[in-house]
Amino acid sequence: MDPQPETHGQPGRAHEREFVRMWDELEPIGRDRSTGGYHRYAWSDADLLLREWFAGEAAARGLELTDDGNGNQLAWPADAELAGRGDAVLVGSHLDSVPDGGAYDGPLGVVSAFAALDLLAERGVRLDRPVVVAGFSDEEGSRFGIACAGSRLLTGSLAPDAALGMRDRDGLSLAEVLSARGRDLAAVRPRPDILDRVSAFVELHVEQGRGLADMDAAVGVASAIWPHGRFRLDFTGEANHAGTTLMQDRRDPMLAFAAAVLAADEHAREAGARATFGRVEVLPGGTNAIPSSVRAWLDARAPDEASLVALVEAITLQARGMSRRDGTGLDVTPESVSAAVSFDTALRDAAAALLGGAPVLPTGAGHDAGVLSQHGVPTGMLFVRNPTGVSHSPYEHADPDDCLAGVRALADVLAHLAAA
Ligand code: HGY
Ligand code: MN
Ligand code: MN
Repeated sequence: MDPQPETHGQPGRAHEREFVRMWDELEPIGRDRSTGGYHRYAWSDADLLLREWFAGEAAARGLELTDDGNGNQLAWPADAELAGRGDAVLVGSHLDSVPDGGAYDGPLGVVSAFAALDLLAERGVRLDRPVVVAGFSDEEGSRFGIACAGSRLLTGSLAPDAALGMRDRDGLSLAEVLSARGRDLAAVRPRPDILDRVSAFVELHVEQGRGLADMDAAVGVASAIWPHGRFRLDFTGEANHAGTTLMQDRRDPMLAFAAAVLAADEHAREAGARATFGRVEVLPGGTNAIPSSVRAWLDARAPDEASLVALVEAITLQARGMSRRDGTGLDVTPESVSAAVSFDTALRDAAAALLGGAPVLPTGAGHDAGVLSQHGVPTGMLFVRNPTGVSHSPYEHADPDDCLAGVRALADVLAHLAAA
């Protein structure tokens, strides 16, 4: 496989040329040339460039850019009468990435939103409701740990104080980072005044699985998001000499961590769920020293909430068994937990019908669309085929023709939602 971005050739229609131009402009921002992956973390230099890019795209289309104070960018129609109607249709996604992420997760939805507006203009479609392009802040939570921080702040499901106190890997708090970027901390707060003006949200996203590829479909419609959560596990023990400490004398926290990793695999397989340890910090980190502590993050997802609770309990129980044997400690802290989401059924069915009976499928991946849906905003999602299903990796991919099919599908859905 080749992680290099696709060369799109020279498609003919204006929205197609715009898609290619936007994609090409985003391509170098935050890209690690050695891996081909992206490092686009909230409020990093790369993130600021992405925000500038978003502002430029809004300006180029005569849209009025606003920031909700939480870092979410919203591009409104300049026509004040239209924008003031109170039944806006939000469309967009996010531009940030996981560590060494792919090009498509997030940006495909934002680029497609702008390109869909271009296509609607090409078609001469009259939009009776304001269509607002959204770029949500810090969807991945790669820097501060909480997924969908921007949309959670907007909707009030994340308290400003809790958010401002989140710390990155260098120990910097979000408050410190925002201050250094010249942002107003008092503006970080829920915005019911904005949400009251929104009648629907639709997010297009690269599929993060092989569902559409297996069904031979370029575009699909989301039905639901599995409940999921991030849990921090702090294992504590006693540092000691690797060569001289008898095995029975050790208080090695790595062993309970190892038990947790194996338990995660075992119980997730049994339950048809998912459990992952993708991040671990070991102190003091010496090859010839027993660790004093191991901090690890469990990402757990399941088809229903009872299974998710049972999965995390089973993993914790098995890890505690090992920590009791070894006299080590274990604390489990949920960092962000998301309930199951069922997307608006009317929007889902209308989208599937508009797209000629497109497949309807659930996902185990979290999205800002899930947060807005939980808040009561009628919300839908479109997925674009991912031939390998690989995501959160430089090898994430979607074919150019499928991306353009996604733009057309999004335009169709927007035309439907924005009709009086
Ligand atoms: O982690 C997720 O589920 C998403 O891709 N943010
Ligand atoms: Mn993601
Ligand atoms: Mn995403």
